[in-house]
Amino acid sequence: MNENLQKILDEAKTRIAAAESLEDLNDIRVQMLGKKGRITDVMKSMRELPPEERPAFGQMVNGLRQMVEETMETRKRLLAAKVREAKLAAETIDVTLPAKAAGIGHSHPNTIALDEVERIFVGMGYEVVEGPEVEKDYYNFEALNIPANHPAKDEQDTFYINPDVVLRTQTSSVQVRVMEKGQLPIRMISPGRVYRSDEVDATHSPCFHQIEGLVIDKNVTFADLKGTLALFARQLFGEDTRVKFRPHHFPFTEPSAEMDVSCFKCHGTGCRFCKGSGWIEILGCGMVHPHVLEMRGIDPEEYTGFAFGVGLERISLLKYEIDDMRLLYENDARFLKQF
Ligand code: 2NL
Repeated sequence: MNENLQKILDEAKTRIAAAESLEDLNDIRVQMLGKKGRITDVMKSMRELPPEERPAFGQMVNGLRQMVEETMETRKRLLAAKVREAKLAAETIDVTLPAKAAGIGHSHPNTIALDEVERIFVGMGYEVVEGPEVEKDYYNFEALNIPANHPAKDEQDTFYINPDVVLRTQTSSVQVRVMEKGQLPIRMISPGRVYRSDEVDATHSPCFHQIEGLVIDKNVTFADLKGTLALFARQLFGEDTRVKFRPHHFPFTEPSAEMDVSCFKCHGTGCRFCKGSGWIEILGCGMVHPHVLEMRGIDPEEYTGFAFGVGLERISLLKYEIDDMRLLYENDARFLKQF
């Protein structure tokens, strides 16, 4: 190989060794072997040689071209390997790193309170029964002895879907449906959402939850009602809780009463919590009105029953000393996590 070709080879080798990327290598390829490249130029200059020298010269240039190509190919493989290694290194996952803890939810105070109420009544042999929230006027009002002209039926208080269908205002509608099946005795509670056309404030919401209870059997008396609800209050608010019944009026019970529990904060001496009275109103109850039984084909001379209704939110607010009902509907995890 002549001096000039040796120089080109040395220069090519130096540049190829210094190439840091496939792009660098490609630039060198163009400058050496491309149409206007150095080696191509040398090949073209062959024309100036005497014809007898051309074959030997041609062989030398081809040898040079081959050596440059081989050197480039070797460098190319090395660079490609480096790129793969860098990619692998970048994609490596450290499987020993501790995992990010997933945020864990929390039971709503209503859920905790309802679970407890259900546990108490299921423990006394009651069945938990649910039913439709969109209900016939008949099951929500008429079958419960609430007459057409009763103020509760006013559009101011009740959401009407149409004149015969409402969003239930109490879960007694579920109990009417159970009575309708005619299987006696009945021992049930029916928890669920109820709707009233109320403005939202600290103690009202257009949608809240009620738990109603119903017992129908032979020889059920007001003493059974008192004993059952006293037991319920003691399990829910503590063994030393006392109860008191005040006469009241509901269209679906006769006699009717409201039940108060002794204040579980001050134990009856009077505090801010019970507004100084020592008592907290907790539920409405009574003996099922004979007319309500008759409408379901149950003979009030043979069977009697008691019923009660309690607001779930009222229990949550009292039990967890929450002073604004709206907190129960915001579902702010920082609030919920406290219970
Ligand atoms: C309240 C308390 C009450 C009932 C609900 C009831 C259900 C049937 C028959 C008779 Cl099927 N009564 N439920 C009884 C007394 C009170 O709820 O404050 N309601 C407005």
